Amino acid sequence: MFDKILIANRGEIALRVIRACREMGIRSVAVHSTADADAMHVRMADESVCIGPPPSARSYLSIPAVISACEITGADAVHPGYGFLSENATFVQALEDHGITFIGPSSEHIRIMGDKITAKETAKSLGIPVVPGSEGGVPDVAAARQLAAEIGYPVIVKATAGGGGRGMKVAKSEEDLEVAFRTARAEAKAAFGNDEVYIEKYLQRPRHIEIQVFGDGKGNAVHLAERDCSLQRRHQKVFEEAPSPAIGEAERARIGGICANAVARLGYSGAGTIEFLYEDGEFYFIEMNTRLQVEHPVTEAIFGVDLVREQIRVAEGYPLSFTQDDLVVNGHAIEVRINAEKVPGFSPCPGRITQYHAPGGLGVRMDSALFDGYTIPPYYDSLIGKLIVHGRDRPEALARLRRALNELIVDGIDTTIPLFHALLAEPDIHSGDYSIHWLEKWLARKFGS
Ligand code: MV4
Repeated sequence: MFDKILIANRGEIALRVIRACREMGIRSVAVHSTADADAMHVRMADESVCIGPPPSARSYLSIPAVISACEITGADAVHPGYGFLSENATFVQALEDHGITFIGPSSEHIRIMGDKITAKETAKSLGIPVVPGSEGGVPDVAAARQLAAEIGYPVIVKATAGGGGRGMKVAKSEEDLEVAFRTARAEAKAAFGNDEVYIEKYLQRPRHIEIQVFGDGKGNAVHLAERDCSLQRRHQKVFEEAPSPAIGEAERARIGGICANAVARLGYSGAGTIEFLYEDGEFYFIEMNTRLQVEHPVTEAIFGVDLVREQIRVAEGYPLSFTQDDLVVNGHAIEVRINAEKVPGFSPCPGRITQYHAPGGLGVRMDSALFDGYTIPPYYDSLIGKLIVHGRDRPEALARLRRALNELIVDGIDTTIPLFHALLAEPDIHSGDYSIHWLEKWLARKFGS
């Protein structure tokens, strides 16, 4: 059993992990930059350590600073949250070398999934359906041209080291291919210092559907159904729900079974998410995230499980506390991301919160580190809260979302709250008929740009 866990993160996710630690009787250590000395995660933890100046590179992303904080406080384990060091294999290796447990998968599994070609090859070899495309990297334009002709246009050129949509270019026909190939390669080089690219069939109107998986690191694994995260803007998720309005029970069991089986065979430990594009009834693997995701609460809501508690238990060496048969979907959950941003341009809006009031009542969860008088620093992500609602079915969840948004008060800055009121007036949101392009098209139509 862990006696003390250090949380290498800030904001709502640091609080989320501290809450799980409290319920499990485990002491918590917060780390913070000088900009976060008065942040809620620092107040809520049992102890705290200042690990550096405001820029993340010198605090939350500094491996020596975080490891020193573990040594000083005698922490047994580190929970990385999401972002920052959560998918950094070098960090996990450093913790392993110091005899500190990383609450997450092995550095080896993180490394495999961080390289998109290796991830895809691994997924394919484990029986997961993948997007048709090149086998491995594509060396030059001539090879790209040959492959694209075989795959059929449109195609997409992607960076091996990619993620978050950077270094990704679509070629509608052969005329576009050379420019797409060279631009993707140049962007990949600039963004990741690795110019390797690969090619896939471009899916034109898919949904983004991701399967939550959990492994015990000893060859046992389960799936916790899917989340539909198709509503995104510039690769930033805005609205997420579970289950997907597009997936039926039999389909869920089939793709979930494939994912759980793959994760079991990998010997994967902890929480993971297998991301798919879904079009015309088919799933196509795109990547696997080896961390707890921002949107994990919608999965927690429909299954009534605590995924952070489960992560900690598995890291301690305990078996999973549920079997696949225990995991039955109950109702519908929706999360909306409350960002300190001005709609419609989505420019960041840090500043002082003059008044904060969280919504409540049946089926409402507000995960946020805000409080009255808090000043949002300009250095970090603009996510300031997640409103999660749960209902017996999707219409009830949507009604509850509208009701909860009306109760939520965040005064003093601009937020994405008005965006959600506007979205709730859209018939497509109520019918669930949207693809990954719906939100950007709607924003362009509604606000111009
Ligand atoms: C694709 C695609 C269409 N076809 N791959 C974007 C980020 C990266 N994780 C994968 N992405 C895409 N890959 C093929 N073969 C379209 C996207 C994509 C996308 C995917 C998920 C959610 C939003 C998106 C927005 C634009 C493009």
